[in-house]
Amino acid sequence: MYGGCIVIAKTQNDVARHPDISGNALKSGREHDAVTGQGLRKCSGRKCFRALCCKGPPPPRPEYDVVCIGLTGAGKTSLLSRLCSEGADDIVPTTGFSIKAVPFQNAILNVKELGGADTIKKYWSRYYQGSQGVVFVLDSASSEEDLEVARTELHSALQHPQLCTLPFLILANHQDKPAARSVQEVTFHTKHKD
Ligand SMILES: Nc1nc2c(ncn2[C@@H]2O[C@H](COP(=O)(O)OP(=O)(O)OP(=O)(O)O)[C@@H](O)[C@H]2O)c(=O)[nH]1
Ligand SMILES: [Mg+2]
Repeated sequence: MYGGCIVIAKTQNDVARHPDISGNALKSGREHDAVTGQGLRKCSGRKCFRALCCKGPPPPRPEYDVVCIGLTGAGKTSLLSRLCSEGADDIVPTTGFSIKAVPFQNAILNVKELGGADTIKKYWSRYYQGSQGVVFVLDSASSEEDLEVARTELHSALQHPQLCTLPFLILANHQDKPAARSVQEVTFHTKHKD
């Protein structure tokens, strides 16, 4: 994923909303003592730490299981490496599947990437169970023939009983290439043919 950026998570002001770390909490006895250094014996270590730092540990983020599919070379591993702030130098085709925990401000996505080689994609559906969302990565600069194969796989996934009701993101990748199709062209080419 070199040519664009997707915003999946929105910002959230956790600090302002967190009841334990709002200004009102500091008005009450023990936390206030901790701030002024008075009566520290009454204050547990955890509360003192919270009061002194004016914030507590971040609330646990919800986790979601997401499956990421697309033909080989579409850029699934590259996308996930970028989202995990990892280098993209040693990326090789995925044999089987790989799982990465992708952290966002308000959630963690446990993304299972399924390799897109012909010998692997016929087994994709065996790994759909338990998914809560789907990311389908496309090479926007691929040949007409490859785009047709991708379209077939995309619609097969969209209609699969374990995926058909889930949130579905289609990512038009390789946008930095001169031959890349626009979002409108990719949409046109990947629409279901009646
Ligand atoms: N120019 C360009 N190259 C990209 C982009 N995304 C990935 N690549 C390159 O495309 C090649 C394949 O990328 P991968 O991330 O391995 O593709 P994949 O979808 O994981 O492939 P499989 O694991 O085989 O299914 C690598 O050489 C990447 O560097 C992109 O947006 N633009
Ligand atoms: Mg891969």
